[in-house]
Amino acid sequence: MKVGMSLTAWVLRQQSQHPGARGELSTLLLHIALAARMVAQQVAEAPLRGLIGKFGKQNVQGEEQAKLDVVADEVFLEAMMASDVVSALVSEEREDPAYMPEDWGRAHYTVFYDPLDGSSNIDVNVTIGSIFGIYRHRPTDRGRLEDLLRPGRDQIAAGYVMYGSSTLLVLCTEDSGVQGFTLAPGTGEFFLTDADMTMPKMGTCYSVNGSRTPFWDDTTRRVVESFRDGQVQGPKRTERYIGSLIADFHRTLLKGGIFMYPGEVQKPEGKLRLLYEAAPLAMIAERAGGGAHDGKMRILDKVGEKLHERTPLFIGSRIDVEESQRVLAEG
Ligand code: AHM
Ligand code: MG
Repeated sequence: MKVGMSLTAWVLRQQSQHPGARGELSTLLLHIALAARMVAQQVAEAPLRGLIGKFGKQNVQGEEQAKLDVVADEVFLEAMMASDVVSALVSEEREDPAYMPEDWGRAHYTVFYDPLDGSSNIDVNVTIGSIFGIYRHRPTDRGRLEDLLRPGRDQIAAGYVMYGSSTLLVLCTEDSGVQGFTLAPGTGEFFLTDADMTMPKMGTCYSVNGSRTPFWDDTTRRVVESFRDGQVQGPKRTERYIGSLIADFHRTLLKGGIFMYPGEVQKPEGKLRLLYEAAPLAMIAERAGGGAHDGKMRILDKVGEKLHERTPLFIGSRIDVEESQRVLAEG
């Protein structure tokens, strides 16, 4: 096995570039990696542990929770609380933040996270993921709802964990590029395998749930057709859609292209969540040279009105994203 820089070493190196840093973000990132390792093990052993199938309750979105959704949520929550540097945690699986007002002045971070995205894919052994975005409190913040509802451009770090044929942690901080760390299961450590990831300027595929076509307006249909029929810069694109956001996004990051989950006539807000799905991935996409918008504005400039707000999402290679904006603007 080729041994590269460990995640621990990378995090400590980043910290050393900030003289006076107290290691709080480092601690948080390492606790997120700890949760990722624990969830990776649960995912890998799910059929053996009886963790396949529905939990029997609905989450705040009114969606049926899978057993692993609940397990992963608890693991991430406990690991991040144990880091002792967070005072608010907002999860897709919980209506209210796990909130520690008494810790607000001492613990300086809020994390938005989706503990296990794409859980409908669990039962068929398709890649799923965890997503997180980290914010540092501003001096005037007091832990009120409006203090938590901030634009994604305020994130100081964002990342995702991909439970696929290998487990990969993709991460960027406010002063790093996008780095990918692969878990070496026997060692319990993530190693840097994908340094300074950049997204190709243009891709050869677009990714969308085509079965939603009847629910889109004409302009949205035109955007998708433009990629399919070659009415945008570059070649005609082919369609690739897994239906698991992290798997679709990761392919887009590596190979280029565009992932779209547009709004619909009856559901203009779309399906995906702004603060723990779209915003962290938008930070990563932009850092990798790509972009992300909601059809009208940059994802990272959006300020939600509620914690579980949804947003349309167009995310991917710079040229593909610009072309989608152009076609949308033409109406
Ligand atoms: P979830 O957060 O309930 O798991 O739903 C999000 C998932 C994403 O992983 C994926 O991109 C999308 O829903 C797929 O939706 P659809 O089945 O409508 O294509
Ligand atoms: Mg999700």
